Amino acid sequence: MTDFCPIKRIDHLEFYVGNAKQAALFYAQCFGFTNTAYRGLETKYRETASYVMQQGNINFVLSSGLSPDHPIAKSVLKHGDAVGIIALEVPDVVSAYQQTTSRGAIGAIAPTEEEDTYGIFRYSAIRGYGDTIIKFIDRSDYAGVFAPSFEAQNKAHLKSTGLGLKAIDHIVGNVELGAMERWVEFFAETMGFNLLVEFDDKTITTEYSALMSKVMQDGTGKIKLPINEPANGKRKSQIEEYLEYNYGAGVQHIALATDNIIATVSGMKQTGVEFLVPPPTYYDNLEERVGKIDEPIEQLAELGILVDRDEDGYLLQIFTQPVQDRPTLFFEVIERHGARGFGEGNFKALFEAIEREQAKRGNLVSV
Ligand code: TYF
Ligand code: FE
Repeated sequence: MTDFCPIKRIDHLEFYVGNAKQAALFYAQCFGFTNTAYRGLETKYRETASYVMQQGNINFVLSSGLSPDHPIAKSVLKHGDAVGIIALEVPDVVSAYQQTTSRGAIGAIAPTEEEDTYGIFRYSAIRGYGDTIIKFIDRSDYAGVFAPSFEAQNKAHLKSTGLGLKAIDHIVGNVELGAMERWVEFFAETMGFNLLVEFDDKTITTEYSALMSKVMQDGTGKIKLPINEPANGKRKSQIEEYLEYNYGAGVQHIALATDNIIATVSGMKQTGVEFLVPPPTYYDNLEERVGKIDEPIEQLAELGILVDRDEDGYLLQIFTQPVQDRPTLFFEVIERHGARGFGEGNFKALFEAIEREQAKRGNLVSV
């Protein structure tokens, strides 16, 4: 079957935040991003302030509304700082919009062209889970620094030599109990994605809670969007905690790939990024569980990096604490050595670590 909604790549993620100026400093100093472009009052744009942060093939846009009634300000009031837009580069934004909306997607922005001295910038958008927007972008006739009204920026304090983060590996969404099938169908039927793998509440369970996860991927396998739904357990699950504080569905974690997780995580830790840690016993008999790996286990143990193996190879992964006051969005850093899974072997240890944090927040309560 031909791909009716071909996607070239993840163009960027746009974060709606309360104070983009300060968030830019966080992503530069703590995550190794460099601010390459800016749009705001100084570029004659009066609605919002946006900072484009780049590292490797990853582009984050940090945006704040400049008035209380701007949709970004309203989003921040409801969700706190959160991912507002998943932007995908496509060959044709008109076709992407028509193909998806004719199959049931709800339109958010009809196909639009913006022209400036750098060319024509084309985009359209549909609604994703929660208040998340899925935006289609065509920059094939556009040579500007990012998009119209953006200007190149290179401020020393927003510049970084980088921490080795190179690409977005996957973007995970949490949806409400009972909503999983609808969103699996949305990605399958309106966008032509397929189900790569699923984890049921038997695989993903601790003593207290459970969840279900289905991984959707695009036709080429470049874009992986897992979806989590809470499952019944004795205590409030991490997914329910997220849904409660995010006031609905949304992006739960963004996995960023590196070729040297030890260097990347060491650098992030030095600047104060906090990570979830497994119990020290996790590293006992690690080699018996996952076989020979290239990295020294003592160094992995020191940093709290997890290891998993599947039939294609192994992977190293670690998870940050939530990156805002609400227990909502967090990041994963991942280094793949052939493995194509998501660290199934670590789910139990990881979810128990998350539950220890939930308990500190007073949110590991009986349901
Ligand atoms: O993306 C994944 O599937 C892994 C594991 O709430 C995971 O990173 C799954 C669910 C979750 C946290 C991590
Ligand atoms: Fe993940």
